[in-house]
Amino acid sequence: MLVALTRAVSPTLAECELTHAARQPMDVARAVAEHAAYEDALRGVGARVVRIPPAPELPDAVFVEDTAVVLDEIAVITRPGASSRRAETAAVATMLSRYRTLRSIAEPGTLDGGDVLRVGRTVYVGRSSRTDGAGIAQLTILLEDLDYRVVPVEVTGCLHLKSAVTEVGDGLLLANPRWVRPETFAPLEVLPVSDAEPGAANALRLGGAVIVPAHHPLTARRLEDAGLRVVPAPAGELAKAEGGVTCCSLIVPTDSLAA
Ligand code: CIR
Repeated sequence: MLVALTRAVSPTLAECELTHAARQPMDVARAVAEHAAYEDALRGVGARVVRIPPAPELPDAVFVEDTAVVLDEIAVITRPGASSRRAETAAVATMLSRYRTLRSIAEPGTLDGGDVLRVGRTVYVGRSSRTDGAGIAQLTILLEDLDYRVVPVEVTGCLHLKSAVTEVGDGLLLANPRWVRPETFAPLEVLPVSDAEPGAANALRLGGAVIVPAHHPLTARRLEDAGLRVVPAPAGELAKAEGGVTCCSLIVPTDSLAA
């Protein structure tokens, strides 16, 4: 059983943090519709969608991925790199405490969940404008007792590690090689995104399918050619806020719950 935690698009979305994208007018109603379609896609691949209470005054609250790292054994509540986002974590912690023992990243460290990519027992952590060495060091200490290997990864040109690379199949990553070095992940195989779609590496593998933004059809085709089942989800308005498909949910496998 998979639970997907989501949070409503805030009416203040247009005041979101932006790092690499220029601010553009945002249609919040369209973003709300995209988010509903995304939640339908999650349900379509077998997840039970559970909403964290909304935070209308927090522009980036919809991007719940950044507020926690959920593993089978524990969940780590992050300390987001953008100070405007730190108030997002309290309600997420309350919700996650239903499913996992919680740990947390403490001041002065910063870490965004979007920088954390787990592949088996290896946890790649992007060193980015949001995640610093102190945050990575804290996560390493928390996870080494659980037998995870934490591997710091340099990220350039994009917001988060998972803007540059995600896991789309067993032993198969999807990546933009201009933002992250594919050799870092050897022996995993790396499928490059289409050159015309630099932001397409952010895909969500769930329930035997891969959810991808509908505005990345060329990369979706590459995934299908690799034998993967692709589920497109409209995400153009959320992309203006630098959000993708991993960042709008926290995936919590519930069959691993401790008795
Ligand atoms: C931010 O800059 O924090 C938000 N506007 C976008 C966060 C996207 N998060 C993600 O990809 N994990």
